[in-house]
Amino acid sequence: MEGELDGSGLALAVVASRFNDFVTEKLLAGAQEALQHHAVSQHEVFRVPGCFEIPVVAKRLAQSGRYHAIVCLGAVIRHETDHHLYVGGQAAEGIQRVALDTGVPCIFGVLTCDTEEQALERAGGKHGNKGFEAVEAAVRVANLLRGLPTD
Ligand code: INI
Repeated sequence: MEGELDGSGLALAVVASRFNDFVTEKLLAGAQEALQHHAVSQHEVFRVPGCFEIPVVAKRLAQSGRYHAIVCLGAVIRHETDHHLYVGGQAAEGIQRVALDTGVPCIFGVLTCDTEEQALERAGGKHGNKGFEAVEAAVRVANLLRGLPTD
């Protein structure tokens, strides 16, 4: 059994981080392209300052019961200190925790890269657009969950 890539009847929330916006705006553009391409019925975009803030907003949205899935977008890029490790690690752990605690799939569309170049390559460059792929994952998992038993 596999979830279809058909967004009709689905409502998705997109939580997009502003930090490294030269990358995250491209991820968001890719996500919006995928929302249209797969005919997602409803979506809303919510902006947060950085990836560290994604989980708390994703949690509120998941608890609202309004969305079939939450697409989380961000870009963590290595800097001189190890700050990025804490930000990326907590974002990953927090996003997965929200999904497991609420049962609402939260898609990890957060890039974790060593360089700006690597990030751009994954935000519409030679490695595709991970924002587009994140929406596709959301649609597939939301549709799969709709077909699975609840108890
Ligand atoms: N936030 C990111 O989204 N990406 C980063 O690379 C990053 N780095 O490396 O600092 C980052 N920091 C900000 C963080 O997400 C919070 O917004 C901030 O710490 C306030 O809580």
